[in-house]
Amino acid sequence: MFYLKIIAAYLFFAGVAHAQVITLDFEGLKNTESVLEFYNGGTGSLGSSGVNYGISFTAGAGALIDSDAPGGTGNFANEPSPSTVMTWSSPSFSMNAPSGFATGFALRYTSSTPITVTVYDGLNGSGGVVGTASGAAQSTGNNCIGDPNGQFCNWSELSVPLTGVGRSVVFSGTVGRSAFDNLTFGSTSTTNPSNGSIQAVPTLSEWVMIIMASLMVMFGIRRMRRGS
Ligand SMILES: [Ca+2]
Ligand SMILES: [Ca+2]
Ligand SMILES: [Ca+2]
Repeated sequence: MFYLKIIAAYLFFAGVAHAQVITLDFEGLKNTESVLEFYNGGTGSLGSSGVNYGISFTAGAGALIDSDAPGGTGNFANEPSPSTVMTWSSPSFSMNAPSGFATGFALRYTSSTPITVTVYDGLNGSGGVVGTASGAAQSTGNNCIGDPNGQFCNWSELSVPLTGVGRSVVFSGTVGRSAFDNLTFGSTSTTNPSNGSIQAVPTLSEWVMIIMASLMVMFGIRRMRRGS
């Protein structure tokens, strides 16, 4: 049954997973809570849990809430998604995404010392480098002011185009001198996750497959008509 094969092929191609753009905004974590398994179906160090994106953090990545918000002690302002950001309690830590992400990784940061973000194709900074970017110290740039308080008030985007599939990200810099927010997987620019949604964006190769599958269906219909 030729047309059944066509339908099966179409369903196969249509079922190919789309490249997802995921953004972590750290909202829902408590002040100074380690992120750990918050985005991995588990909890942070103080018991908070978030959406399960399959992304985990090694010890050293913690949440910080703006001192202008309830329960916060963070010395920052103008954070891209209020009022919680990520900071570090060790000079280097990893973030693991075993299912992988492609195209790019991006984040927004404020820092009084230079930072480096490197993406590897293995877990915990193993395997090969598929992308890296460095950010300059800029925490008080652009004549920024607090909201109403916070010395770390200037935020910039850091974009890491990827040459392969990334499975871990290693952050390097100086403890207490940087904050990060809106970590975005699968894109070279950050998105604001205020709606909490995952965007499914077909990649170029997926578009090719979708078009091919459609052509196969059209071809199958023509062949069926000729055969009848
Ligand atoms: Ca704020
Ligand atoms: Ca503030
Ligand atoms: Ca945030």
